[in-house]
Amino acid sequence: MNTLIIIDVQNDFMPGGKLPVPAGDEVLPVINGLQPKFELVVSTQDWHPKGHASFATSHGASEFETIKINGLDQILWPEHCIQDSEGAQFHPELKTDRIESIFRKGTSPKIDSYSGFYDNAHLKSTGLSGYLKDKGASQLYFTGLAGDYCVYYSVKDALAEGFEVFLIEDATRPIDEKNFEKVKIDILRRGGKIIQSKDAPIF
Ligand code: VGL
Ligand code: ZN
Repeated sequence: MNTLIIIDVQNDFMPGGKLPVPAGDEVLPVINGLQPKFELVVSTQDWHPKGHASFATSHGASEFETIKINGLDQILWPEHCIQDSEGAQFHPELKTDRIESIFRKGTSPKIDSYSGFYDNAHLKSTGLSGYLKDKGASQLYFTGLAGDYCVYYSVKDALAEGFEVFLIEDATRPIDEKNFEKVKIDILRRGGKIIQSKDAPIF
């Protein structure tokens, strides 16, 4: 079954938000237009507790600096997507009536979670993989923010879990364009496909 996965289309990742993705709001009409074409639509939501380990403020360090936490590289982000805050809500223009389930991530205080499937150390599952398999989802079409972080890590995990994976390029935007170029090469190398929304099948 063809499934649309919407990653982190939240206020804090939009222009004017706490961790803005350039032109992040341009994905909204594209994702809204895609939703009716899919049998199953699911979403993730970045959902951090206050004082989360991924925040620069939690370490008295500079934003976008990389440090080691428990042996793992961690980019220190501005405080973003704090549970129940306005910034953590989906963008008001995102259509949500067809979203069957929302998988929250980044909830453990001490570890970040870019992927919608697992935290960055692959210690804890969100349950998304089992849910999709139980639903009979086999082709996953990824959209949302940010293309070079949460979308990319979700795509990598989906491929490792054995799903057929498509990245809908015009339905995502990266934090860093140069990084995204590398990410796309890696996705193709791992067996993912990159398509445009106009080429998404109608089911
Ligand atoms: C994300 C950085 C930190 C994302 C989430 O949704 O891509 N990036 N938290
Ligand atoms: Zn986050």
